Amino acid sequence: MTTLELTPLTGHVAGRVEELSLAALTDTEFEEVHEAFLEHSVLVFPGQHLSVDDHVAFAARWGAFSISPFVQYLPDHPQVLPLQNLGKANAVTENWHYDSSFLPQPPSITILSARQIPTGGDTMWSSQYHAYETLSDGMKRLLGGVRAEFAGTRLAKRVDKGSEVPSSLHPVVRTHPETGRKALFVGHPGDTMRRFEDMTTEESLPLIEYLYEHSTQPDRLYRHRWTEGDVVMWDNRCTMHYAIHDYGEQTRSLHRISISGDTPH
Ligand SMILES: O=C(O)CCC(=O)C(=O)O
Ligand SMILES: [Fe+2]
Repeated sequence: MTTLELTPLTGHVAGRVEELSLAALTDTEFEEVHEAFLEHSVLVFPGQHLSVDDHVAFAARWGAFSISPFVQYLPDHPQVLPLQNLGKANAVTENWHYDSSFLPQPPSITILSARQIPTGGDTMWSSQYHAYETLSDGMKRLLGGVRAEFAGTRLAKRVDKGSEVPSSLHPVVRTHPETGRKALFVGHPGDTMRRFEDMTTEESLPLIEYLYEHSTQPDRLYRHRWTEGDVVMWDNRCTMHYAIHDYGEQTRSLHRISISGDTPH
């Protein structure tokens, strides 16, 4: 039986864990957090104020670090990515996305630690389990076995890699390797998720647009209002997220660590 102080935050996704120090986590507590994480897909740990080393140590419990060649990590902590306010026009995360879905093996988990929070700057998550489960039987049948091309278009634009846009083919319905549940795997129509395999863009886009829209309905979302010291971790195998840029030039600073994942199937 779990002793974790966990409060579900919506009916489908996210839970808040209180009275637990991630910097001093025991193995038993880790097992309970792991179980809760698989159940809720997003966990919020308020009031942690983790040091960079404690953030790294907590993240290391979940697997190997996922390092992206497209971004710049802290010089003394090469697995910690500082997220800063780059201005609304440069924000690549203000859209619904799975992190690095263009990679053959996208990260499994991302863990953010909030350092300085503006007025605003909330982040939202969607339950892609719920998105899949609420499709009709006919649509589930239609999507079974279908793969789509996921591309790093937004990121490539920002780092000016010219026409070299990395991309991968992934199943549109993926099975979570730990829970065995099916999740809808989609991306922003036309750039993150370009087209279905062996189909044209024109043929693909209407359905991609429907699935993206369907995935992000308010009844399967959690919206987090940040407080400094919060740690939030999400499962990048069954959720999308969206960072809202409504805070102008104010400082917004979070540290982020990602964990490597398997090939989606
Ligand atoms: O800034 C945030 O709240 C999240 C940004 C994001 O999409 C990410 O870190 O993967
Ligand atoms: Fe992201």
